[in-house]
Amino acid sequence: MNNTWFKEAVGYQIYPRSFQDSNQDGIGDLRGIMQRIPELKALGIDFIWLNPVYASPNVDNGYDISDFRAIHPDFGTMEDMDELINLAHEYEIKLIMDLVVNHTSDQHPWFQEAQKSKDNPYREFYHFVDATKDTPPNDWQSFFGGSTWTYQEQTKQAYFHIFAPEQPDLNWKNETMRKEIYAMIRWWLDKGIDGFRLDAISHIQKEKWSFKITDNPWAPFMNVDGIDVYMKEMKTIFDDYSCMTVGEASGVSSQKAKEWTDDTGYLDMIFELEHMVRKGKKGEERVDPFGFKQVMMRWQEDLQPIGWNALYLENHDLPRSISIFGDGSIHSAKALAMGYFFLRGTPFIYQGQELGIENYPFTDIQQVNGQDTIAFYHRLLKTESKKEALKQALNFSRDHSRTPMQWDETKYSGFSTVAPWLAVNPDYLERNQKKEASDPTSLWQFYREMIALRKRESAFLGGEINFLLPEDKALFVYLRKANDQRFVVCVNLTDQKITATLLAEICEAGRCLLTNQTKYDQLHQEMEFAPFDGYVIQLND
Ligand code: TEU
Ligand code: CA
Repeated sequence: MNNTWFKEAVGYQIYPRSFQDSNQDGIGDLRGIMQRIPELKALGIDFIWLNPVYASPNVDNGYDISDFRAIHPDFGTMEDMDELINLAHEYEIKLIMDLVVNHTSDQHPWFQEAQKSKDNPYREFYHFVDATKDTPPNDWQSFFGGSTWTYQEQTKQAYFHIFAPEQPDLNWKNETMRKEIYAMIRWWLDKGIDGFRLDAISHIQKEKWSFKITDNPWAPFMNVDGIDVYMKEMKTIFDDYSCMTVGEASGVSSQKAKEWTDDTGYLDMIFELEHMVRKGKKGEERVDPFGFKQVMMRWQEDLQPIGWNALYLENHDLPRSISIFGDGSIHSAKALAMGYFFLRGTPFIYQGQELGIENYPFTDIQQVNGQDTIAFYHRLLKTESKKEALKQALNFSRDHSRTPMQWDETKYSGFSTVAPWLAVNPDYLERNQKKEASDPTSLWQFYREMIALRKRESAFLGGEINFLLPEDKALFVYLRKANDQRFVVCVNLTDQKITATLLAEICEAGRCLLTNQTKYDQLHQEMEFAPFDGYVIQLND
C-alpha cells in the first residue's frame, strides 16, 4: 500500500500521565488531551503518538499491559478514547498508539492462566523452561538489571523477561498467540487509529537458550535472525489498513535498517537508539556532539534514497535534551532543534521539548518515580556514596522527561489544580506554553516556524541530503536540495566559540530563513560561531 503521508508530517509525543489532568486527581488523562488539542493544532503538528493508556498495574508506567482492549481508569474510559480519536481527526490530527507486544503484564489473564500448570494451554504463550531456584536456564541479563529469569517453585520452571519480572515476554513462535495479537491490532485499527509505535519490537525474537553472552549482554534478543517472519506477517495487517508504523528498534544497525524501512520494509520507519551517545565523567556524561553528528550522518546516508528515518532528541525514556546536550539556554535548544528538524525523515517532538523544559533538580531519591532509576541507585550504593549514587542515577533518569506539562504560570503549571503525581519542574514560571505562545522570540514559536518551513519547502521532505565538513568536531552542516532549490543548515553543536572555514558552495548569496543569531543572509568562508549558533539559509537559484 502506498500511503506516505507520514513523510510530510511532524509528530508529537504525548505522555498521557503528565500532559493534562481534567478531573483534578493529579494524573493526566484522555479528556485532558482533548482540552489541549487546539494548542497542538496551533503548533502545527500532524499526528500524536500516545504512550500506553491501556489497563495496567503500572509496574513500568503502562508498559505492562493487563488488558489490551481496555483503558486504564486513571486515563478515562473507552468512550473517552473514541472521542479523542474523533476530535483529533476533526482537527486533522492523526493519532497513533503504542503497541506493546514483546511482553504483557504478569496480571494479564494469559499469564495468570499460563502459570497455573505446565499443561495449561496458555503456557506456550510465554517462555517457561526447567530450572532450579539457584540455576536459571542461562545467564542472560535483563534491561532493568538482574537475571532474565524468574523461578516458580510450583512447577519448577522459570519464565523469561527482558524487562521487569512483572513483564513476562511473549513467545512469538506460538502461532495461536500471534493470532490473538493480530486480532487485537485489527481491533484497534478498526476503531480508526492511524497507526502504531511498536515498543521494543526488535526484541521479539530470541536466540537459542544455549547462546553465550560475550561483550553485549543484550545480544541474545537484539534483532535476532528469524524476526523477519513475524515482522512480515504483521506487515500484512498494517498494509490492509495502510496505517503508519514506527518501530522502537534498538540493536537494528543502520545497514540492517533498510530491511525495516525500505519501500518493502516491515515498517515505515524506526527509532534508532545510537545517537544520544554520552561521554564524560560518570554522573556528568553529556551527549557527545561529534558522536551525535557521526551517528546521524551514517543513518541518513545508509537510508538514502529509499529508507526513512524517525528523527528525535527526546522521549519518555531520556533526560531533557536541553540539559544533556545543550547548556540549558533557549539559544542552545534552538540550535539543537534546527540541527535535527531538517534532516531526511519524520521529526518527532516530545511534550515540553518545544518549551525548553530542563532536567528536574531532584535532590533526593524519594522524589524519583522510575523503577529503573531507583534500582540503579541501589546498585550504585554498593560502591558509591549516597550523593554520588544519586548523581549517577539521575544522569540517566527517565523521570526528567516525565514531569507534568507546563501550560501556564498558575500553581501546578495549569496541568492540574492539585499536587500532580510527579512534581512540576520549577522552570515552569519562565518556560510555559501560554507565555511562549505570546512571545515571538520563544522556543515554542521557533518550533512553530520550523514546522511551517518544513511543510512549505519540498526540499526538506523528499529532497536529497548531503553533508559538508564531515570531520569537523563542532559544526553540523548539511544541504537539502530539490527542484533547483537549495537549503543549508549550519549549526555549532558545542558550547564553545569556534571559527570555521566553510566551503564556497554554501557561502553563496541567499536568504536566512531561521537563526538564533543575527540574521546573516549569507555565510562567510571564514566564519565565527558563538556556542550553539545555528542558521538555515536558502541559497539563491
Ligand atoms: O523501551 C525499551 C527499551 O528501553 C529497550 O528496548 C532498549 O532497547 C534498551 O534500553 C536498549 O538500551 C520501551 C519503552 O520506551 C519503555 O518506557 C519501557 O519501559 C520498555 O519499552 C518496556 O516496555
Ligand atoms: Ca486525571
